[in-house]
Amino acid sequence: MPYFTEEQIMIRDLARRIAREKIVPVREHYDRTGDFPWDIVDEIRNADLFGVFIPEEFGGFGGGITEMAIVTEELSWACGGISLGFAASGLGTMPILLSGSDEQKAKFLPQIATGEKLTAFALTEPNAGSDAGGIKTTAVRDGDSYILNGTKQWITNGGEAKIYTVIALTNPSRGARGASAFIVEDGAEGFCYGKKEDKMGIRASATRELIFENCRIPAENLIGREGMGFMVAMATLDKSRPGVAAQAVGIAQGALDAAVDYAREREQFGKPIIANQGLQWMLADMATKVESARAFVYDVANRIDRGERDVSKLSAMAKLYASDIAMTVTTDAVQVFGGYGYMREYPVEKMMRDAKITQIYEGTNQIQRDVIGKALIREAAKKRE
Ligand code: COS
Repeated sequence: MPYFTEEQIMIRDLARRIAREKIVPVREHYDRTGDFPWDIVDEIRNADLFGVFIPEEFGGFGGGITEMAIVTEELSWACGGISLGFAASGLGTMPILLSGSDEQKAKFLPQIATGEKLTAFALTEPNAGSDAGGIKTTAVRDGDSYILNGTKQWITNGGEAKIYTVIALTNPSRGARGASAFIVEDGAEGFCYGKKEDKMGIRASATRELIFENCRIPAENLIGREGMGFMVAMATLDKSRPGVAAQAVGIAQGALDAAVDYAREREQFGKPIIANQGLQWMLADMATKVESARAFVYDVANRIDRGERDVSKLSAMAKLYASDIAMTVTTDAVQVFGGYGYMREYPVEKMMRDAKITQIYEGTNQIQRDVIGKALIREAAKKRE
């Protein structure tokens, strides 16, 4: 990558080494068992990678979305599920980075930067997925506390994280405009976890319900002001969707590399199958797609890091484009492997299962198109003014 700085290349190489030396040997195990990969989390901690997107004053490296995307891509090359311990922690930290007070940053960011504590972001509920404004979890002020009631669903890192950023209604009559963002720590009174989900892919990541039953948290854990919660959530997703896109690029690159290696080794009709032009063209298309997605993702990440405003459209486009490419490329990789590709013994069927979620979470690709469409309308209206 000619446009990466020396520091970014160093970060990439650290993550790449963990992916190749540590994750590849265990990815099948974690995919099969669904256990949480704490040994790999330790590797990421020891390499100091949890702090790449945390400001230096809070113990981090001082990078941004680009560094978060680099680490996510590299880890996802080996396993799109294991990489989520890192990536979902980035998502969970974003509300604090974007809207947290100095005190909240000073208290929580150093623990996140060292990887001592994982974080998670809790917006989704059983009846509020795409319609994020339809959440029902409430937070009622009671003296120096807020009391939370409700259930959050499909929370990545749920049960493993120690710090949760949670969106809840402080003024239910105002709907999304009455939402607020909070920090809830593991162990808070009235806070427990629901069942761990059994998923098609990204099985090494933990997905659980968060249950709040008269959960009492300090009032100082409100992020920003009451009523800002939906905006905090949307701004968080604007910054984190390039991370999903980077995960998609990593998974796709992993599948492409596996397909090229296999096609060189596999012989049929007395020659390696890669000698067939039809197969070479298929691989060529896969490689072109992966490169174009990568270029787009880092362009968007870079624009966010340079402080470009109103990045909803670009961020949605990166996630939409890269995830669709990951699905196509991993499906094609299974095809290159033929019958072997369908077998659990080979990595590409897992990559195909892992890729699928990137078209769904942090907003389905249909929602991304809505975000892009609304932005186009806004921009056109502005031009007329
Ligand atoms: N940044 C800041 N504010 C934003 C924003 C953004 N990117 N997007 C919307 N807002 C604000 C709007 O300006 C509006 O504010 P006002 O009420 O003051 O006018 C408010 O939020 C509501 O916006 P909007 O009317 O566009 O909201 P909708 O209910 O139509 O929902 C979508 C918008 C569908 C885009 C949103 O619900 C969404 O992203 N859904 C998917 C959620 C998701 O990704 N879930 C995955 C779970 S997290 S892993």
